Amino acid sequence: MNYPINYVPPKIWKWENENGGTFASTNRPIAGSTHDKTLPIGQHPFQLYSQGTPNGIKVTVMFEELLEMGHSDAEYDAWLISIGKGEQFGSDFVNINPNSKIPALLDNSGDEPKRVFESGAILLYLAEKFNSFLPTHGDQRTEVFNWLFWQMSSAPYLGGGFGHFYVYAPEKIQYAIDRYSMEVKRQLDVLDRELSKKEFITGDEYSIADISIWPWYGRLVLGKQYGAADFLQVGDYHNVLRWAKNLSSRPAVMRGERINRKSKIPNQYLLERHSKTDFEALDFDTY
Ligand SMILES: N[C@@H](CCC(=O)N[C@@H](CS)C(=O)NCC(=O)O)C(=O)O
Repeated sequence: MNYPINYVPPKIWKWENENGGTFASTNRPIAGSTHDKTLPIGQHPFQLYSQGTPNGIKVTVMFEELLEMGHSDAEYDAWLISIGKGEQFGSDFVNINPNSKIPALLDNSGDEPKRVFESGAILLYLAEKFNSFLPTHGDQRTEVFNWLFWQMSSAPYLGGGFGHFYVYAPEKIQYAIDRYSMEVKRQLDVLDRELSKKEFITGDEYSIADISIWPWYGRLVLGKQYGAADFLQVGDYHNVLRWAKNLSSRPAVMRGERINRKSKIPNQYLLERHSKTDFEALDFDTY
């Protein structure tokens, strides 16, 4: 598709199907389901419907951390929702998340199934339910909220802004790439200054704030996101790198990062996760 150079927006915007770019076939200006689809339900209390994108990884890392801590009632089934195929618009999925985005969670541990959507809300829900990775009161709790909400509002500049225009858009538009590179570098500098003073983003304790930030900014500086490590000169952010590497060595992070993804190299990722023994099939040296 060719775009006019000097585009003047018309009086009324119209939906031009297939307007180019990686997500052209799934992007729509209307909400709701596009097809009937019953979702599978496994044997565990928690049913996660997701894909191993950064927002998905937050939740699988959280579950793996809870299990690592000994919360055996945090067992979960993680089912793949392939967003490239439009599975987020299936009827059952939309009933769990009317916003049609992964991750979406069903908690079947009570009398009635409870739906939880938005990755930040899922992290908070699980942290409160298991009384873990979130201080129960005081300044440290406020600080975790500060950084959790910082992440939720900042990452769309990294994903929907920088990542979209640097990798996925049908044309490389310098204005857009400059704008979002500037913002992402500023965000990395925010994190770097904070992490120069403390081990984790809120202080001495690992929390859901770290769990939410690492899949985006941690993986970015480790060269695992958008192939943009050189372009953004991520090596300049020494404290972010130190923190990112530290988190990468956590067994729960190593497992959580490999769920609901397709393996390019055999045994690299799990399409679905139903048991801790599923990881035995993976080769942890190839990624
Ligand atoms: N604020 C949401 C964002 C979720 C989100 O953007 N998910 C993306 C994948 S990372 C998605 O499902 N995209 C599919 C689509 O936009 O149709 C959250 O954090 O849960």
